[in-house]
Amino acid sequence: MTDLNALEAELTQAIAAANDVAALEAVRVAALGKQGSISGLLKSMGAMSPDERREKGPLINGLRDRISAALNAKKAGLEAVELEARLLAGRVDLSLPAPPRRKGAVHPTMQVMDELIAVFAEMGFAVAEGPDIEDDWHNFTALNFPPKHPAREMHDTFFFKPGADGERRLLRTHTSPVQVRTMQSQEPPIRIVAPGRVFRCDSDQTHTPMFHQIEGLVIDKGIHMGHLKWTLETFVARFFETDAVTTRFRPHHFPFTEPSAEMDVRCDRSGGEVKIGQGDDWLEILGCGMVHPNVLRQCGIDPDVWQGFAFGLGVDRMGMLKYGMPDLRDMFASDVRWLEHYGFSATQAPNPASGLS
Ligand code: 2U9
Repeated sequence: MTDLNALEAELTQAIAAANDVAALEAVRVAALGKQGSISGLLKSMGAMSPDERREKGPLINGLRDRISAALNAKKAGLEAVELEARLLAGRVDLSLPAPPRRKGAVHPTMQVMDELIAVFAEMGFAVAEGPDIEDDWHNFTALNFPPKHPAREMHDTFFFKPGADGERRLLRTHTSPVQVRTMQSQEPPIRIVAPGRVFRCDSDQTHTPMFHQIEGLVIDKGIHMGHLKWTLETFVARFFETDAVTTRFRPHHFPFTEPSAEMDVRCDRSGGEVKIGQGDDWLEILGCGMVHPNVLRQCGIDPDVWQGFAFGLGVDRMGMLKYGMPDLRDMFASDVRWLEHYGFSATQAPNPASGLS
């Protein structure tokens, strides 16, 4: 029979020597695990005679109880020490200065929007706004879109389920309904820009389902393409802050303008970035045209008395060109690191007198 006193002394010493919870667990397994020394003694009691069991049983059980208690006490002590060490390691000195935080900044789209508005405001344009959710009439019909025009179709337009009135509302696909509403509610002459969000079911490197446009509308007597050309050339020169702007107008088609055109500016792309006002390349900037007589009539304006021109451009795309951002999707990914890199100061509002950016 094992010397119980010697075994107790050996285990007590091993418990005292254990420096961490893992070492203590090894002692517990060696004593009380399936193959442990005390477990072996407990098992041996089955083979003892009743007299021997009466004599040795209390000694073996006593040894088991004392070693179990010693293990538990040591474990509680070691856990307390480990917790204290963890708390000490994670201690925060509240008297230290706070670490630098990521700074917010004005999003480039909003910066460019403000720059565009500043340029047009200086040229006498007022800002008009309207709802994001529109009806078919303001978004399409009033703008001379034929009933089966492809731009009305599901793959371009986000339609809502028809309402109780059977009317199918939609997310506006351009800001043109703002000009329609302005013509319905105001007497000419009119000179407005309509900046805002628009929505189209499209997504790749140069298209996102939501993007920003600014459109302009001038209605007055005797308005012709010469007024349109001067206004847009002056706008481009001021926006890109250079006098060396050369433009060209290519014929185009929009349902709401006749004649219609796209305006390109001369640029240089040789160095990877686009430089406006130099080089031999052309860059498409905007669409424009004389307001179609059908649109004027739909909005309650007599085309025999009043004429007008209109234009539209993508604000995010204009930001990409001016500030060299390569992918439109990054602009709406909500990554603060991107915003820190491309963002603008909130305290320096664009101003045509002291500079736009
Ligand atoms: C009314 C009458 C006419 C607005 C116009 C464009 C040409 C145009 C596109 C440019 C890039 C939209 O962001 S884009 O995809 N727009 O080319 N927009 S004329 O014409 C109007 C608007 C309202 C009542």
